[in-house]
Formats: sequence, structure tokens, C-alpha cells
Amino acid sequence: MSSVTGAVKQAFVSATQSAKLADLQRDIQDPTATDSKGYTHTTDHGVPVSDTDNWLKVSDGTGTGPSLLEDQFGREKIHRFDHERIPERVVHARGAGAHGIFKVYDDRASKYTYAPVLTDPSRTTSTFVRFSTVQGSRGSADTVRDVRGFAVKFYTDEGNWDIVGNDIPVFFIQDAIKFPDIIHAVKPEPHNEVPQGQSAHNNFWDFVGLQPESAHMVMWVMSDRGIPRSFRMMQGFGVNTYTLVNAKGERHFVKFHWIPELGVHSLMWDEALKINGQDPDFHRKDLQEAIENGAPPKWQFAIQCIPESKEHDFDFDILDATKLWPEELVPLEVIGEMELNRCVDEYFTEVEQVAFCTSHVVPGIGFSDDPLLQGRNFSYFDTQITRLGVNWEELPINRPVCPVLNNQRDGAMRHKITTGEINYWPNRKNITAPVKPEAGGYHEYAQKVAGIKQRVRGAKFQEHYNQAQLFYNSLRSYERAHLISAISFELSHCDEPIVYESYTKLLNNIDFDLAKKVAINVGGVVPERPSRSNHGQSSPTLSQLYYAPKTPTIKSRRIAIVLADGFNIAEVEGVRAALKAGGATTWIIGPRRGYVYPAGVEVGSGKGLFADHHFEGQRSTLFDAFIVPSGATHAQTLAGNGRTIHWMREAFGHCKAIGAIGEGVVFLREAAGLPGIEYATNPNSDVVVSSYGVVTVGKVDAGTIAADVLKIGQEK
Ligand code: HDE
Repeated sequence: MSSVTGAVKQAFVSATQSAKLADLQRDIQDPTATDSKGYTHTTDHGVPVSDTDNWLKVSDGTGTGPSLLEDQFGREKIHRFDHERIPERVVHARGAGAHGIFKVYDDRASKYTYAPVLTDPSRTTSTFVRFSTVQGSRGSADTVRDVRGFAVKFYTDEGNWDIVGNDIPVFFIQDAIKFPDIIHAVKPEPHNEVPQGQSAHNNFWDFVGLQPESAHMVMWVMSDRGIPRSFRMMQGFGVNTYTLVNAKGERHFVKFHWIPELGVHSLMWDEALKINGQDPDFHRKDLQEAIENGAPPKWQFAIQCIPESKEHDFDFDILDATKLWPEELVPLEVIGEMELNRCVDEYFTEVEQVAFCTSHVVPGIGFSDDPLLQGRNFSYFDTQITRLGVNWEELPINRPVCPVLNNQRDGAMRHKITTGEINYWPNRKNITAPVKPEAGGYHEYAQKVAGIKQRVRGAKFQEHYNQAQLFYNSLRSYERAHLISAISFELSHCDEPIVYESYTKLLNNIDFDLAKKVAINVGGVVPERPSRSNHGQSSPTLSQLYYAPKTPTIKSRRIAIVLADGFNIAEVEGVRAALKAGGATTWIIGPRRGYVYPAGVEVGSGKGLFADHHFEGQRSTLFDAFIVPSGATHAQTLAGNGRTIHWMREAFGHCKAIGAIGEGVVFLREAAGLPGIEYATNPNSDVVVSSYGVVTVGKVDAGTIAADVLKIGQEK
């Protein structure tokens, strides 16, 4: 038995890119492999089974008699099945996960922390990320309007570190003791369990109307941030204020940020609503598809730091989770990046059993007195015991890649066998000894605390509207229009006048125009004058457009090529190659799943292009952009089909890029009849006309049009 100090030393040599994956290999089972005796099907206690289809019965051979309780095989199968489910998470029940790696660029963060995971550029730390929605249950849809969870587990050599964050930088409440109230209010109502995956109901808006500290977060969730295009296109925020301590013992307050390589993009509300029905697993599948197609999602990792001495220099309290730290006051320092490069092998044992705790930090990282964080540190640990049992940290996905050794053993479902007679400290053999801070043991920062014990909130915690206004002021005009529609949609679903009237009154504290427009839409109280002046401040960093990649990219975007028999194959091949080179995936949508035949090839000859889906098999909402090639009979077929016409109109309505060539343009112009568009009308001209995202050309060298389509969705 090695001492803990020895074990910690050993940990330093175990770091490799695949530290966690190597660790998981110990438990990965391959069901295609037989054991040395050739057994392929056994009971849970390892006995080979010859018949798993018929319960042991009494029968005279002519009919079926009673089933026997003595059938241990039948009983085991049914009993195991009866106990397959564990409690779903009380919030964030629906999620998707992936494995990744994290690296820092250099040691610049060492001025703030001595944590090697944040300062040692030679390290590659394994990570596991779980994205989630908050309100809905495990089987709810992905594209609901909601906050998204962004929980990251770093398997560091000094133990696991979890940043359990969201895609929105602030939270609804300031003090953890209000968490059960906000969650009860937003979850389905207790009398009828309605609604699912929605905050559009009386209880939620009643609560937030009476709890104005939530106003800032409500603005974020009702903005386009509440309906992301993809998990891969969301920012992530640690939200709470943590602390970093450097080698000199100096402490900084810190906020953690994730910035997506692909920019921040959202769906449109109409799209989101439709996708909920058309493909409720849209985000889950998107994550998997991107990783499997070689477009691993990436985020930069950034920190905002405030020295301890400046804690009180701001007009908001830096420990109040309903406030962000404006980047103009506290700049972001980008120090590293994370890539998610591997899908899970099994959903339950990885995504369902992964368990995060805000209290899991490593040496060099600590907490602050943020009253929300303090409560979270208690809650997460507690909830894992209910969900997974006391030995949850031994589960494969949760166990650290460094050695774990202490004097706590036993408990339900203990996985390890720890040798020796010692399970206490101090002991005569000096084993399981605590590690001194100088040797790597976790060190609590010595913080002076004095005061009167009381239930109270700080003075600066009383102001609730300045940053809600800052956020609203910072949105582009179309982002504001979306936000107004979203709040109007939600309040329209509240049928108690006191609820929607109160909330429209509250909105007048944020912005007069916003309050007026929403009140008119939903039958609320239309204000005559602002109840509070607008400070007029704004920050470009709060509009999601700020995070658009410097060079527009189509990487990992889904592009549908819509065609029928008689299409121009040279164009399709050229466009496909160009789009593929840009990192997009292309999908052929035709009249049937099977071969679709280009002009000049006999229909039915088997020498066509294989369509991935037929027109009815998918919807335009599931793609980012569309190409319609030329071809006379092909265009006529599309023009005679209501579904293909709907595809184009709907895509145009969702501001998606559409490219068309030759007769494809005629189809768009005459059959789909997209309004207000300028088209290329000369079939012999190669001049590209670009109008409201519709890119048309009479004739083209294969591939040229693709360059224009590459501008997809920069603002989406
Ligand atoms: Fe959570 N939250 N939370 N939360 N939270 C949980 O822990 C809680 C809060 C967040 O993918 C639960 O394992 C309290 C803020 C994510 O497994 C539970 C308070 C933020 C996840 C819990 C908060 C979050 C959770 C339920 C107020 C953003 C999913 C299951 C003090 C920074 C993690 C679980 C995963 C999950 C409690 C507020 C994010 C009950 C008491 C703020 C991403 O412990």
C-alpha cells in the first residue's frame, strides 16, 4: 500500500491526452466478443443461457400451462428490467454529452493561480461535457426556449474540477435559498403537470414578476440565446464568482467563459417550434454528427479577474450572480481552448451517470462568498447521493484519473476493494496521511470574516434593472424584435390577467418601448411614460453577433441540395465538392430515397445520384442552406410539388441562404414566388445576383456559385 503522497507523485506521470479514455477502457465491454469458452449470452452471475425467449412452464406439449416462479433466468431478466431507471435530474434532466481535451496556450494565468490545469501548457487535460435544457424532463425536446446547461468536468492530475455553467452569464436569483421556488415556478404546474419544456405559463411569469432580481436573466432567456442553433454555437459561462490563488498567496475573483469557434447562433422561434416536433433530438444529433464528420466543436477558454483589493470598486456587487462583469470594465483574458472530439459509447453510463459538483475544485482554485455558489456547493453533492448513491464518485465516468485514497470506504455499491486494516487517521502506520499544502494538498485561502449572523442581502444586491437595460440596449434591432415576440408569446400563454399585467408593468422599468409593445400584444397595461429613465449604456459584447467568426464559415453546416430527375449533375458535383471543402455536409433531397437521375441518364438505369431523403422525409428547418441546380424536367417536377415549394418558402422565411441556377431560378421565381427578391433572369448570363440571401445565376461553372453560398448565416 503506497502512501497518499506517493500516489500523488505517481499522478504526475499519468497525464496523457487520453488519460480519461484510457481509464474508461477498463470498463468498456464489447458485446460482439465472445469469452474464451465461446459464451455469448449469460445471466448476470455468468451462467450461459440457452433460451432467453420462453419462460419455464408446465406444459404437456399440446398447450401452455402456468409459468413457474422457479425460473431464475426469467426472474432475473424481468427484475433487472424493473429497476433500470434512476431518478432523473431535478433540473437539467435532458442532456447530451461528449468527451474532449483542454489545453492552455501558455503560463500567463500563473499571475492568478498555481493550478497546473490553468498554467501548464505542456498538459492536455481530458474533459467531459454535458449540455442540457433546464425545464423539461428527460424525454423532452431539444429546441425549446430555455437556458442551456454547459457543465464541464476536467479530469486533472490533481483531481476532478467541475465548471457547472450555463449558456447565459447570469442567473434568475441571488440567493440559493430561492432555488426551489424558481424551479417549482418554472417546472410543469403541480396540479396537471403542464407545460413540458416551456416557461410559457402562469406560474413562471407570476414568480418572475414578483421577484425582480430575475429581470436581467429573463431578458437573456427571451432573447435569441434561449433557442441556440446548436450546443456547438453557444457561449458557456461559469456564472458564479470563483477565486484563483497564485503562488504568492494572492487571491483574485474570477469568472469563467467559453467562446465557441463557430460563433454564437440561434434558431428562429418558428423554426424551434417546428423542430421540436420534426426532430426532437436535433441538438443531440447535431453534436454527434459534427464529431463524427470530423468537425469537432471547439471553444476558447477565458477568464475575467478582479484583485481582492478591488472587490468593492463597482456599482454592482461582484458576488451577485444576477450581474455580469461588463467586459469594458473587466476584460476577458483568453488562456486556453477545449475541443470535443469523441462521442459517448453508451448514453446511460456516461451522460446519465455523469455527476457534477460546483464544490469540486482543485488546488489553486477556490470559492467566493457568492451566496448562490455557496448553496450550490451544498446542493450538487446532495443530489448525486439521491440520484446515484453514496459511491457515485467511483462510477467510471466520474472517477478521477489520479489516485483516490482516503479513509471513507463502504456504502452501497462500493466498487473498489481497498486492502489493509487502517481506515482512520492518525494511524500507527502513517498511511492515508493528509498532504501538506507545500506537497500539493488543497489549501483554503485564509480569509478574514467578521459580522453579525443574520438573514440579509448586501446593499448592492438591491438594484435589479441597470444590467437588464444594458442588455436590452445592446441588442441589434432584429434581436430586440425577437425578444419582444418571445415575451409576447410567453405572456400570451398566461391566462390570468394579474400575471401578464404585472409583468408588463415590470418591463417598463427596463425599457418604455419594450413594455409598450409587449403590453399591446398581450393585452397588458400599456404604460404612458417610462417608470424609470434609460441610462442609455450599451456594450457590443452582449449582442451575439459580436462573437461571429472573423471569417464567415460554413464548417459543419447542413446544406440540402433539392432535386428531381433531369437535374444538372455537373453543377451538383461541383457545388458539393466546394461545400465539402468548406467543411459543410451536403444532403441530397429528391422525390424518393434512392437514385435520382440527371439529365441525359435513363431513369431507372441505376446510374443516378443517391438521395439521402425524399421530399416528405425531412423539413427545411433541419438544414442551414439550400441549392437548387438547373435542369428543365427537374425544375418542372419541383414546381409541381407542394412540399418542395413549401421548403423554399419556409427556408426563405427563416432567413436561410438559397442558391439556384438556371431553371432552378425559374422554380424559385415562378413556383415558390419568394417575395421582394431580385433574381438572375438571363439564362445565359453568369452574373450572380444576390438578394436577401437568395443567390441566383443563369448559368455557372460548376463550383463558382458555391463561393457565394459560403456566406451562410453569418447573422443567424
Ligand atoms: Fe444547478 N443544479 N443549481 N445551476 N445546474 C443541478 O445537480 C442548483 C445553477 C446547472 O449536466 C442539480 O446534478 C442550485 C446555476 C447545470 O449534470 C442540482 C442552484 C447554474 C446542471 C442543482 C443552481 C446551474 C445543474 C440537478 C442555485 C449555472 C446540470 C442535478 C443555488 C451556473 C449538470 C444535478 C449536469 C444541475 C442545484 C443554480 C447549472 C439540484 C441549488 C446558477 C448545468 O444540484
